[in-house]
Amino acid sequence: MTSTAAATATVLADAGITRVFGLPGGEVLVLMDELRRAGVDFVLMRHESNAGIAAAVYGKLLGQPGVVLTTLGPGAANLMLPLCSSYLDQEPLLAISAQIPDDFPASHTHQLLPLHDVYRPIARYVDKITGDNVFDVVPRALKKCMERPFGASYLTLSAREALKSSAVGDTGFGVQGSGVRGSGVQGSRFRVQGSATTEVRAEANALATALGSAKRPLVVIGLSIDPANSARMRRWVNEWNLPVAVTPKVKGIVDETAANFVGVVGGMAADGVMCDAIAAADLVVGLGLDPVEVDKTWHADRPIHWVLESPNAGGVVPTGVVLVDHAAILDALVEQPPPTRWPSPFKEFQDKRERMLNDRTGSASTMWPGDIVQALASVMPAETIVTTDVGSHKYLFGQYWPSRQPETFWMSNGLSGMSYGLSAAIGAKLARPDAPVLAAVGDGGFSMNAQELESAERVGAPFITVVLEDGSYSLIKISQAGKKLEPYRTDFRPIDTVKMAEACGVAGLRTSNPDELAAAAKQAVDRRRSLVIAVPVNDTDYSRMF
Ligand SMILES: Cc1ncc(C[n+]2csc(CCOP(=O)(O)OP(=O)(O)O)c2C)c(N)n1
Repeated sequence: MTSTAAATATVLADAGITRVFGLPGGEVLVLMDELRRAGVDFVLMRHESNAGIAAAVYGKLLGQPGVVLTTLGPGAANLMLPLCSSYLDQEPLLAISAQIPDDFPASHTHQLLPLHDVYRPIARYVDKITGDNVFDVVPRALKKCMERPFGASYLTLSAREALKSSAVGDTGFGVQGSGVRGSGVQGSRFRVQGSATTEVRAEANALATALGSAKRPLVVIGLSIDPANSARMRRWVNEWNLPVAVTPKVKGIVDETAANFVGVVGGMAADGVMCDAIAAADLVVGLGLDPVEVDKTWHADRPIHWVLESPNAGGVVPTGVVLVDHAAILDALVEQPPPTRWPSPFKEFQDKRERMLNDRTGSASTMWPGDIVQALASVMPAETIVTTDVGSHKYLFGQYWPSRQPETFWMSNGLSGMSYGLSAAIGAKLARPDAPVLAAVGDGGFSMNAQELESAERVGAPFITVVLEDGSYSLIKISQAGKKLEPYRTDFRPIDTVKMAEACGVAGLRTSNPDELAAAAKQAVDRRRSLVIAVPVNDTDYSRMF
């Protein structure tokens, strides 16, 4: 006999899932044990929310759903943030939690929540695993996460049902073809392979014609582009020498040190400059652009030539847009010569953006935020994966970190939920053990989940954390000032970052010297060790860059 828990574990293992992230309760111990028997490692974290974030980043990097497992009631309730993040940030996440068995008496309300109802609006697929349906429901849930736009599935399995025998036994179920089985990076992108059909050629020609009559076109690449298209994308924008901008979540899809790179749109630092650049463009091409990342309304106020392959987050398709395979249209475009030349039409905006990075103020005790980015970028290799938390530091790194390779920059920019940075770093490091990982976080976000430094050490995921210390929720403080409000309850007293790191078993240091920062980061990379570097910053410096 195969129990439902064992069948669930087998389905996950057969689908290529080798790690499940989570924090247990008594009701999931049987499933955890079956996962262990099936060769699926349980990555124990310190908060379910963090486990969900780490899982989603891990999964997306491997081209498969991330899987998070929690107990019922409170553990399941703590899944709200990662499930919302998965929904808005297009990250594939299968969440499984326990639930009170259906046949408990109605008077048993302890820890009973209407979990399916809670998560149905944001999850792609919600269901209850039973012995009868396990071989159907679990593969379907995995598959649903990977339909573009990527999103979340949520399943419950009661401790009682986990022990019952599964109807189909261990005969397998054939998820092959669903794109889930053996889902390493290869062939796991779930893209419809397109060819240059008549429709694709028509769309390519329409775009080439529009570009041909534009003097100042701007290609804006967004979250819905598959990173597997990076090489095609680079070929097209480079051969045509097209001005190109990206949203934060696809940083690195093109080389941000190239001359035709204009900047990052979507509410980061220097956003005024970027919004002016968009306003000055006579054609904006939204290539995989998902407005979920844009906190202003320019995407609705001005015409955009959309080139979308799939609906945006939440299943939205702009009115009248024909979905077209990105690979096919990029191939069709690059076959043609550029319809005209655009000699650096955004130079004034590129120069202004650059000046804001270097317009430093002097203070011996703090570091100019721009110098933090530049010091780190001078020593970290191009393949470094950078994660950020949410706050002013995210705006800084989102605009100015010079991403050079695809999938090397991770932030929450659809949901924009604090506590993303450290958890994303753990997921990224486990998925790409050979790449250096750097988490840039604020002192507010760091204090939300610094305990995950212990998780990272324990599970063998060393990374560098840079904590930008300003003693405040500075982005909110800046917002108060912008609304002409008094600074009120947005400052906090320091918690010693270095001691917190050391308490979690990680070395820490504090510096306000850019050379020392660069040297410390380089040493940690060379030694493949975790390190927490606290860098004092002045919160008013940020506002000079926004
Ligand atoms: C979970 C969550 N709570 C609150 C917010 C609102 N919020 C956005 S940025 C921010 C301040 C973050 O402070 P810190 O981590 O110190 O970063 P800083 O802004 O100082 O760089 C807050 C409270 C949020 N985005 N997510």
